[in-house]
Amino acid sequence: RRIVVLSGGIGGARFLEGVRAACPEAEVTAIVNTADDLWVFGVRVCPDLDSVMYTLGGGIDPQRRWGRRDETWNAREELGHYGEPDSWFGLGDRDLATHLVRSARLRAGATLSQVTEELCRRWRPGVRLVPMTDDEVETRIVVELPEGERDLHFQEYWIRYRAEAPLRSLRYAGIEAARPAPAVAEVLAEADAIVLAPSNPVVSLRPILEVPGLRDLVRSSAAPVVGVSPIIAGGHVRGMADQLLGGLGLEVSAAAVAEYHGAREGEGVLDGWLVDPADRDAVDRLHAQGITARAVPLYMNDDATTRQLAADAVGLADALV
Ligand code: GDP
Ligand code: FO1
Ligand code: CA
Repeated sequence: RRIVVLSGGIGGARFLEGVRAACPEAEVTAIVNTADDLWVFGVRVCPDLDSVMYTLGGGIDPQRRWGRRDETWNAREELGHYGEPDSWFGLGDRDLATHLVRSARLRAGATLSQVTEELCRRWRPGVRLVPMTDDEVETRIVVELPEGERDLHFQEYWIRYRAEAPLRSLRYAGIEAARPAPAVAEVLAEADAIVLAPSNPVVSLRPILEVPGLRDLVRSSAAPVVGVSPIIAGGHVRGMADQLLGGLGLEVSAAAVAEYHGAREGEGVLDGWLVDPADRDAVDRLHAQGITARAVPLYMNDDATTRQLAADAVGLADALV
């Protein structure tokens, strides 16, 4: 069985651990958001790809849930002593090695898809990792700061301003010229189930679907497309997703996130959607729009609940064939 998961970083990585555990026989491919990626101090950092690779490969820091375990911060400290302007970005020493290898390979002409595959030879995530595109796309956010409007890279908004500065607009710069990575069309066409991980709808899943042609590849796949709500009872579970939704004037609810992705029956991508029992009232609301919703526990508290959530998502897809 072939399962394709559209994924951001932390929520997507955790969910993929569940899929790997729930479906050990399946061939699992993650199409991962790259609109968080940035050049910093001359190296290419891919936060979502790395969060997934390190999590599934056992190298993630378990407290932070990003970057490497047993990390040290000597390079960062030294950069600070030079008064470098980007020192808000936490580059760990171990993590830096990943970025150095990736950047050297990219400069030598390798694609991000190729480099990701090469890095995964070390980490053996047990899931194929495919970037949404090999082209550079970046989420940019215009915020209102005391000194006026500023156009920030998503990472600067997220880390330096903790997603708290009032948000004026958001765009995925470079997306018009991007193409889906070479493996994307094939894995979507051959999928038996396509699952949207409980990832940030605005900055993780939407950029993937906005890569020109990619949404149509999802919509035209014979596989059922289901998703898992990252919002439970009107709030984010971990992270700051609700701030971003609210800041864009969107309703912060499990049903509204499904509507944001849309029904495949309409202009969107979803056939099915999982909500938490706390959001049971979303089921009828979504049914009226052609989305089959089910209420199951959505908290990925430990390995068992995470595996069960993945099994429920794949089970919903199977029920919709
Ligand atoms: P990021 O790229 O590192 O921000 O990670 P993702 O976009 O993949 O996932 C972030 C989202 O995961 C947030 O919106 C959280 O609400 C969601 N999330 C985190 N933990 C859980 C969980 O246990 N259950 C559910 N349903 N969502 C979760
Ligand atoms: N998150 C932080 O809150 N502070 C950081 O300094 C930071 C550095 C960082 C470096 C590499 C990496 O792969 C991830 C990093 N993150 C950091 C996490 C990252 O901002 C988030 O995981 C996502 O991009 C949010 O979607
Ligand atoms: Ca992300």
